[in-house]
Amino acid sequence: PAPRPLTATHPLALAPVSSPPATVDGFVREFLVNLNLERGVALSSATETDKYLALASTVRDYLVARWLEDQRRQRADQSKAVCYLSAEYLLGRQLDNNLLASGLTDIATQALAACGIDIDSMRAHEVEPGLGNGGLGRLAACFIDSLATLSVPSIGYGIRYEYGIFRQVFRDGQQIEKPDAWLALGSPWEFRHPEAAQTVSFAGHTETYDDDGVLRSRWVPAWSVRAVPYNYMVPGYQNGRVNTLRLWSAEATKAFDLRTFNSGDYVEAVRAQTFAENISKVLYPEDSTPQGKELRLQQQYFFVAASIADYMSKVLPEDFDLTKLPDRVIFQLNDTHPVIAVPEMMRVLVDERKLDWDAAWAITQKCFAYTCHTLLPEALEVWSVDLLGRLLPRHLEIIYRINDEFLLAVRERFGDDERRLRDMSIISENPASVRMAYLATVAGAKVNGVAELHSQLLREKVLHDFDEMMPEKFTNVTNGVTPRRFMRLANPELSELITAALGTGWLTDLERLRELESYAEDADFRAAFAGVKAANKRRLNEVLLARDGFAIADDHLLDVMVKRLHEYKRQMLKVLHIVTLYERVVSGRVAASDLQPRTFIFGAKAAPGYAMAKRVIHLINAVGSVVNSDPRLEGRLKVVFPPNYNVTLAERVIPAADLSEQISLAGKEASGTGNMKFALNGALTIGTDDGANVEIRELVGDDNFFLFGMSEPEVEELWARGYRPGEFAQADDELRRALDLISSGVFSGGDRSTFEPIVSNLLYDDRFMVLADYTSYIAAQERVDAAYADRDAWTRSAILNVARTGFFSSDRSIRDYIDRIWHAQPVR
Ligand code: CBF
Repeated sequence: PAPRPLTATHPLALAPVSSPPATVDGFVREFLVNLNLERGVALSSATETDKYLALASTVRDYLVARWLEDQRRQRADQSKAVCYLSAEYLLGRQLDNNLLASGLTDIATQALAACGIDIDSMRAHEVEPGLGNGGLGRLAACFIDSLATLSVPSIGYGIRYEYGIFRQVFRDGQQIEKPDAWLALGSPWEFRHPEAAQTVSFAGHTETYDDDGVLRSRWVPAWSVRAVPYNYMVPGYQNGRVNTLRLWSAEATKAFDLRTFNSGDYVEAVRAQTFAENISKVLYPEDSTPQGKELRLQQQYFFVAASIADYMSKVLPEDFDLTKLPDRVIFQLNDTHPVIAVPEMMRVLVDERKLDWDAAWAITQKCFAYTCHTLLPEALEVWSVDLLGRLLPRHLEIIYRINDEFLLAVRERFGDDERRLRDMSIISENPASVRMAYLATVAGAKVNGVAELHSQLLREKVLHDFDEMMPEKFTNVTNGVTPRRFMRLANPELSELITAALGTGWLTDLERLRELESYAEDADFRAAFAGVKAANKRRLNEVLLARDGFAIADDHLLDVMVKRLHEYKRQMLKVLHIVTLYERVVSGRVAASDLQPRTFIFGAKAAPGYAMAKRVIHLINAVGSVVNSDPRLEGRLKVVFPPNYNVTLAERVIPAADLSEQISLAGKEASGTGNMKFALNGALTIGTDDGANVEIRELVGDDNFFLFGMSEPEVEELWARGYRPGEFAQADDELRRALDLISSGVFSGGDRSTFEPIVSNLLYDDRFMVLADYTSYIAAQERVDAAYADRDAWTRSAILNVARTGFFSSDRSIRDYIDRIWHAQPVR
């Protein structure tokens, strides 16, 4: 007889697989099965890539059963889920994280050793998926880790870019961008699901029609693409929970036109395919300053439309009562990139599901919340009405209606206050454009900033009128970082030391680091802590020697500034510090032997179109090569700028650092998350009162933080008075000398023009007030030198930094999101 098909309720369909035995033998067997059956090779002839791919598949096999079970429960369950909509996920390498989460690290290490394979070579073989530009994308990756660790049902939605953030190389000290082919070896962590593809449409026109006596609008699009999901497992830390990250890839609906091909027009035959695939081809190479590019808007709509359709059709039951949608889901908008999801949801509810406008708006307003990640006006995304109308005509109509109704409400509340109406309108004039942050604020149930100061400034400045009208919407959730990746994996020796002192459990309850405070007074613990720092420096030395040929001296203070290159972050201030130290020695005013030996490490990518940022990169490299080759500075100062700073390198650099440079102009950095990673790994911060630095300083105490520079109100006051940077150069001899040295051509082979644009920009414009904060910064660096001279006291401060910054776990951020915004519950 024919076999009976499995029904959905059959026990085998409910629990389709079980994990392989979690033993060394079980792992070896699974690994060899994968190597033989999936890769088609024997161990004896397997390449490193074969072994790595088989290993990744093996780890995956251990997670799959739980993953499928969690998905089944999520569908069956009535609990509320979080859909995190983010255009970027800067994941970092997966192998180690997944081994750690599944508790398999020791078993895998032994199993591979039994097969004659060193697990470290496997770790090194992985290419990190760079699907994000910087802090925002890395935050999304930390958040999905914490969501899984806290057992919160959630799906991360985003884009599977074929090329992630560019690979940076230096030629003659200048940044060159190379494509990042992260998929070249295949991507063993993903599952492609063409059967679950969604169709996403663009352009065309709208029309009204009579729907059984009701006049309705509909969109008649001109072209469509297929959005194909790739699923990634997101395991919680040793809790059995596995959530999903679903990244969309664009494909043509009709890949290939055979008739055109046969007629000999090969390019035309695949034109549709090329056109469609472009949508998910590359990560938009911008950080805080998006430009109005059509492809970017296509990307944004592509992934949110696919995600909403996916959620509504695949996750919700067919007969679901949509008025209950806010009880089932919250879509968190990670910055403005996914905000086009708001009119898309309205379109789905009104045009497709035939709800009336008011009911649909009531649902939409409860289903979205918006996180703003910036204070820079130019980073608040704006789309021209012309472009939006061409690409998404129905969405533009919907946005106009949302705006009309919103402005009516403003008028009702504040009367005919034309200033207010103009400033609060979602549509701005001249040129007509849509302000996406305003749309998100009007639509979102909540709006949050990412650090206390940032949230305060959002309310007082950027979104002030909105705060006056609807203060209950605004809240803060200070960012956090996952301690699994940035402590346990990045700094195993420190983690062991902490576990030896506190026992286990702190990795998921990071406030327990407080218990280390008393250990700061224990000389043996301090010695052990200093030993870990020294070991981390040696490890970094090995990595940099092998990677770029840089050596790090053991006895140097490691002074680190790693982050995207942006004028507001003020890498230039750091350069002026180095040039000042150099100038003191070469002018003979200070003996080199009196300098505290320091190695300065930079890591920074500049957006390819950001000319000033690229000039600064060039200058850092130029200063580095002069300083590093000057015998007078030998053994005293060294500048190290490894190219292509990424998550993998961060995991090596951060644990080795002594000093963390967080020196943005006050009021410009929304939060920062690097600052948290450094403090948690025992680096002391030199920083302004900006972003989350404020909270770090409050927690670690003034004695363990080097504060300098103007506060945000002082910055405002100086602007109001009229900022003339040249006056600051006149007032400080050393500053003038440093600028003169750069202008003199010393760092550019005698050519005075190379860095002239940087110097004149500082002297005559200096939007980010580098010169105004220089004197205070140099004084703070002198305090650093003095403090570092007493190494034991420094170590004590470093321990206190670790002990007092447990607040910055992304688990705490997620709990705050749950309490203040999502009201979703963990499911145990
Ligand atoms: O909130 C995460 C990070 O986002 C940015 O990187 C961003 O892209 N807007 C901010 O610049 C950071 O301050 C912030 O920590």
